[in-house]
Amino acid sequence: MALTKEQFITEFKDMALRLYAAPIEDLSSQQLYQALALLTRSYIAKPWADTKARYDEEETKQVFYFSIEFLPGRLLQSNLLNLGILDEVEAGLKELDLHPDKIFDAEADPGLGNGGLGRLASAFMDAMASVGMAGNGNGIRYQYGLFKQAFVNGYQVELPDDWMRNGFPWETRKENRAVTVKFGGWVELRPSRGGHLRVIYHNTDDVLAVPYDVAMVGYHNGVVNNLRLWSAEAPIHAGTHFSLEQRERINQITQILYPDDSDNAGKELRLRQEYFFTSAGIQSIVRHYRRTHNSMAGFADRVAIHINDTHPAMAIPELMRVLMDDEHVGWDEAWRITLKVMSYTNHTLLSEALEVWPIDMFRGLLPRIYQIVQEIDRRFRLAFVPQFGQAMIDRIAPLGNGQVRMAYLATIGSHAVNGVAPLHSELLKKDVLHDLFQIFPERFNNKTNGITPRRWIQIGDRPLAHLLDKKIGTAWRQNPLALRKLHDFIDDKRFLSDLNATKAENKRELAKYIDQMVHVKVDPDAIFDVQIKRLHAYKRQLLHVLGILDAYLAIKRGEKRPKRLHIFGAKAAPSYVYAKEIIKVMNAVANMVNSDPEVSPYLQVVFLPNYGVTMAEKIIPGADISEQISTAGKEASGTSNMKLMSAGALTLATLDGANIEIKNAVGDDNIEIFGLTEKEIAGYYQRGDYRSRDFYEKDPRLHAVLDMLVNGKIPGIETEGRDIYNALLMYNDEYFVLADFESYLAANARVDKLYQQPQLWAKKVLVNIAESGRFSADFTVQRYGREIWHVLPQTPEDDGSDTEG
Ligand code: BZD
Repeated sequence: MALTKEQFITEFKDMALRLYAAPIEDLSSQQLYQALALLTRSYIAKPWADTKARYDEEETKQVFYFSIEFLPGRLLQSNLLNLGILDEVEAGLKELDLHPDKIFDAEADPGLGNGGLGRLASAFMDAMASVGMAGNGNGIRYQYGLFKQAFVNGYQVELPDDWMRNGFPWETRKENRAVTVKFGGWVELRPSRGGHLRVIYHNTDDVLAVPYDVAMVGYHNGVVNNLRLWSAEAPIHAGTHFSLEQRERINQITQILYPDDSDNAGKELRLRQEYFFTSAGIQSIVRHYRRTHNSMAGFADRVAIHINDTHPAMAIPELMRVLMDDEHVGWDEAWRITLKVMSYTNHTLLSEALEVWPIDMFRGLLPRIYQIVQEIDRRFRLAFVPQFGQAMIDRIAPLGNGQVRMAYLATIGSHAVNGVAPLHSELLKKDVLHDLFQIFPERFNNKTNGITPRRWIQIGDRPLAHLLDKKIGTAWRQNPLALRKLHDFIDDKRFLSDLNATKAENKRELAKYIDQMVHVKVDPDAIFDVQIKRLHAYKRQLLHVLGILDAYLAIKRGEKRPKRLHIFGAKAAPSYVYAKEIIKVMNAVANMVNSDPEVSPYLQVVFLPNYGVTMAEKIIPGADISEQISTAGKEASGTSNMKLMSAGALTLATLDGANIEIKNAVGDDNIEIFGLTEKEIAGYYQRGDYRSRDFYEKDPRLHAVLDMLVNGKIPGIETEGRDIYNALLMYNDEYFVLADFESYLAANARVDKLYQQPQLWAKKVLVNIAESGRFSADFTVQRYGREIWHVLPQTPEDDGSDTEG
């Protein structure tokens, strides 16, 4: 859109006055933020309405991305960027003697997700709008987001995240689009005169689902898509009264986000949440479709529904329910439509994370949906037992072992199933969904994850963005593949030193931020070594810590090393005891290292509390090293690996998830790979001959480091050191930390050496930035759009990086 600085100034002052009846000089940063957000929203309103009208008029096929989590990050700056008015607005604010960053920092970060899965959903929303795809989000408007993390005496404590305290200016309540979601009770099936069954519900608990819509603004293209978040309220029928207690129970449904990213707790409230937003979404899609069509026959040509992990997998029986019970479509036709509409992404191979529900709980809460799942199960068995045998079908039918098995249901009810990086997609076929792959091989495909360079470079890394503009022009802002132009300058010494200077500037900024956050003065000349992600044993923050302890001991012995600053950000699920013990040890090690005057000139460690999207934007630009050190075969893809690469950090990685694609993109010389491969680890499992103790006994450095966990040398740790020591030695180190220790240290030594050669280092930085464009989520959603959702034409020139098979 077009907006001059002068126009902006007038409109902004006007908005502030209308809102607060005061001149801008008298307003707090929060008030200035509210005024600016509302003004920005007023710019979005028209293209938002126009986009919707155009989709309806042109009968565009629309994608609905169902996800129980979204992590959009702050929206003010990104909306201004995508509208094309960020520079004008910032210039205007400065002319008014205001500080844009202070205003941007007043925005709360909606933490409506745990980590990668939720962030991916939001990256896809931004990407779909930016490539002009009709893509809608469907999720939950949690009153409280992911807990705020604080450290007390080095222990994680969790505080509520009241993110809407000052309101959420980006949402629009659409009370006229509310739908009713039914729980519990029992159903009566009564044959009716028309020949179809009438389904009569008795004694249900009804909940009103009220949508709140959030605009998803496309980049410089006038497109504005919709993210619809549902909130639970007590219904308002005449004659029914709800006690306070009943209202409480209803409100609970959308009150909190479950803070676990790696375990299926099997709690009824979670099942309620899943059905609540799924049913509301399906009902509202069908209702909208039926306003302009008098049958459901063409539904699948206009609608694609994507199931982001299994949490919304009830979309399958729910669409069947609506088609049959409300629209009177027969089973076979309803199933044909459902299969064509639904697609499913799996995000994990960890067995403890795969969702299953006890049949009793499921049937009690969702009696009609359970009947439909039973029928899906019955027909699946009937169709495939003859060819594949009872034993195999028993293993993978939707119902078995007294449970509803959501990944199997999702696979059986979708026309496409994908993993999120090639290795992950292969392992899905080999292990978790192996039997279903035998039956439906054509459904399985890979779609490697992506990120949005708009947020991570254009907004998060302004110094780099400007340097790129100067050197290769601004085309990369539209098409990140244009970053490849950087290769032309691999021998341009001036540019290489500019790259280093830009990183140095970012590191000084990050050093200031660290000081503000944790009051540690860090040396901006150190190597900034970053590991930011959820805390999980398989992600192996512990391996990183053992590496730090080894460096500590070496420095104590008098060894000189290039200075390293280790930066961690990581939340642990509140119930994940082992992860919390690791956090305590990390904090204790940080204290020990930072307060030792012999050591701290060479080594510092900071663990920034409350890691999230906004903090990531502050950390990533200052990173030299990106630690991606999961046990091979465990990390489905990872996406912080892509973000850090795009900021020019060198990846220190195992051959896991999308690290493998990064290696293929930059070449072996521009990444540091170490550790066991997935095949080698599978070999250990098969033979059953991994003995962690052997590594401890053979390697004196490892021996010394592990002993520190139990010999009282790390001040402040109690039983945590012993528990971790036992997990590694008595319980045989489930995640192969000890097996990879030696090669991890060797890779770190190579990094130290490389860093001593600034020009050589800068070349690697250059190649990483140059090759990061392929990981733009714009390309990822286009591959989904062509190959799964069929909302874009198939094009032969697809780069083939997500080939099927
Ligand atoms: O999904 C993550 C994977 O671990 C990453 O490897 C991958 O890059 C991203 C995106 O595909 N999985 C999650 O983030 N999972 C969750 O957050 C989650 C949340 C609730 C319940 C179960 C898992």
